[in-house]
Amino acid sequence: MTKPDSSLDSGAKRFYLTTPIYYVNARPHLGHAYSTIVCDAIARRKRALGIDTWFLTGTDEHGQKIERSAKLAGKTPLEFADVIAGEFRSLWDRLGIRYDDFIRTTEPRHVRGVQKLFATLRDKGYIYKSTYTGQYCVSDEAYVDGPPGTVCPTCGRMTETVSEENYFFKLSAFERKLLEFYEAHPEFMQPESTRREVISFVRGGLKDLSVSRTSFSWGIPVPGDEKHVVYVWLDALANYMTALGYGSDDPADKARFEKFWPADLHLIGKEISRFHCVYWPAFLMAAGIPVPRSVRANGWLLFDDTKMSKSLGNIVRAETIDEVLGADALRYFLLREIPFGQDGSFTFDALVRRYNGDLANGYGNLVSRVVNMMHKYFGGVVPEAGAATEAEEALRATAERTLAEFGPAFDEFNFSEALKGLWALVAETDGYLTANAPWKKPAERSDADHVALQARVLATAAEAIRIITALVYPILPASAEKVWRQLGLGEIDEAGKQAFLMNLQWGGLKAGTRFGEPAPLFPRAEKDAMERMQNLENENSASAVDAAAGTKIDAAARNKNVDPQQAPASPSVDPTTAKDTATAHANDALTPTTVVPQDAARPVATAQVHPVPAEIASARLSSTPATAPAGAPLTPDAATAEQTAPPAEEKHFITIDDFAKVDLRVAQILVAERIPKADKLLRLEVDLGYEKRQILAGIAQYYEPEKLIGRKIVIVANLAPRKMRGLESNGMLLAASLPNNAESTPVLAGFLEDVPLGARLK
Ligand code: ME8
Repeated sequence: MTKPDSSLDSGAKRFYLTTPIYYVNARPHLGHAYSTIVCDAIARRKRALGIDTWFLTGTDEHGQKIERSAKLAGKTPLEFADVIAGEFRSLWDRLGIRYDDFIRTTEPRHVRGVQKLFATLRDKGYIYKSTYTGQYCVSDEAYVDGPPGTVCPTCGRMTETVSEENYFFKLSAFERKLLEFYEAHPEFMQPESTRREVISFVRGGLKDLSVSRTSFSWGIPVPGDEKHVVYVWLDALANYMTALGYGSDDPADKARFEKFWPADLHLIGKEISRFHCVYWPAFLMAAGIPVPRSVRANGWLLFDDTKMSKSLGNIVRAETIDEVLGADALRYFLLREIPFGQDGSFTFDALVRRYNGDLANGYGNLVSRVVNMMHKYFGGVVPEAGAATEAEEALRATAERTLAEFGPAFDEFNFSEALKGLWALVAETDGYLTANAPWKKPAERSDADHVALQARVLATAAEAIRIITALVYPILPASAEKVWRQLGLGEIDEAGKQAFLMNLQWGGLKAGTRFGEPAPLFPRAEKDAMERMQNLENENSASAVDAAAGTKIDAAARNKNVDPQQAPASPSVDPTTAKDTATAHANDALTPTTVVPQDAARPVATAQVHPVPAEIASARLSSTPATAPAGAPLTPDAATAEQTAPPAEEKHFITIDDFAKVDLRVAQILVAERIPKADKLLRLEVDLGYEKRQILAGIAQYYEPEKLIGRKIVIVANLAPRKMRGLESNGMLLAASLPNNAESTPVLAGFLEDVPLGARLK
């Protein structure tokens, strides 16, 4: 018998768990799905163990980042948030996420609660007014130590200098208290790496924290001083209480809060542990409110060795996987493939291999064999198994061991191990079936003996499937539901409500149970499945539909001077740039005033061969091969062509209008870094003044990344986005191309005079 046990068990008959509330500046991707799926699986298991469970998720809608994203999309922040919050909800529906509440930080219940928390902290003397001058990372909505020009240590973006009169929280007063608390509650934060990091951060000394902002207005007004808005992390963290009813006078809200607070589990990504393990308990201690019981950080989902993230453009959408393989395939893959707490790479190849190996050929095939034979040999009615032989005893022993081990492993967040053990039972059941071959009657076996064997084997295998299905239900809810019906057991959700996991033990499938109709579970993924998923992703990034606006963000949409309706088709910009553009310093003076048709957006210097201008002799300006396949030699065609004078017949000229189609701009390099396993590529983040964007350039062999930071360069700004190594490149650098044996050495174009960012070259 399984029992509610180990670290996920609060000891009480109720369990409250939360996901982070996600920013609404960009659409959800697999990274968000990962944390939410883990929570959903935990919540489903808790409920099926008879524990009164409350599962909260939601969206984080205030702050400078959202305000800027909305502005760029030409929407109010709330209109913008409405669309993305809707996208999160509909994705969660598709993925079978069964949350009890979805909080939006723009809801009145939240605003009221945050104001109450702020007032409480102020009344208790933990909040005071002072002036903050320092660096701020808009993307992470975090204060960063260092002088102007400091790059955010979390995301690598350039910080902005902020100088404001703000309210401060006396975080410094909690240094010792927090360390004592961590010491007394080792279970409070996990994994160990997170715990060590947080403790060393606190030991390094805590400074008071600015908890209000005045330079923008998209936030919750500070009660009694409305020109301030509450710092977005104080606002966001409070959701875990406001959603339960903190701040409300309604008796039902009060009762819910009383019942479920403190939270048993905040599940988060590891990059936000400081906010959850330092600021959040300090706020709560100051307000005299119990702190949560545990914070668990999942590792990062990587794509091509880099954290999957909207701003890096290397995301995969969960919808794509749902469409081709089904949501359960994704749920299973994420929990089985990645040891929880560690980073894990996502590849379509690994996904399809797991799907075919474990689901289609494994569990799915086993169910289909048994259900079909039960119909064929027993008219779909479970027969009496009769006396067990050694073979049945052995399978039963494995099932009982699995029953004993699955729960503790799962409850310790060892989902991968739990599933591995469960799949050993799948394999053993399959082997048992094959060894006893109920479909084959040897000549020497009497008819009666054969029917007895068929009855014993099929009833036993069906019982094993029942156990497997019950245990896997939190991870594969849609498939488990189908199997439960095929086993003639009715609705698994109903069984869940009856706490069927609490008393799960061998022998529950009764003779006489009438099986449901066989139904396909996991059709084998054929060769084209991967291609289909990749195409869906490519189409999605090429369509460049801005999730929030539901319209194309293009040069026209970004340009207030041009009516997008009247503009010719414009170069598409992937929504992945939304986060970058959101962080840009808005600089209207530098907003582009020309709209460039999409068909003009192609590489310049590499596309045609022009006469070499006399003044640069054999060196000429070429675009660095940002659009070349990763690892390919530096624009070989152009490089070779450039070394010889073009034949007369190739000397065709372009018109001034042709040239005007190319949007050349001054940009500054903010971030430059090598890309693992791509010797030739650098990933750059450049600032165009009116937006920031990512460009991949094949200059890694010629430039040290550190030396590029701060350098002003020229880019082709209207080149169609391209993906390389899973990362998106949004433009090309211009460089003189110097012949160098078989290759060419790039020398980046620049200026002697100081030129403003975003200035156009024409
Ligand atoms: O940080 N791998 O919101 P957010 C694993 N609003 N998990 C990932 C991931 C990846 N590549 N990418 C995202 C915020 N996540 C704040 C939170 S809470 C009071 C406020 C998951 O939209 C992971 O859980 O940036 C991470 O912490 C969260 O999404 C960040 O979502």
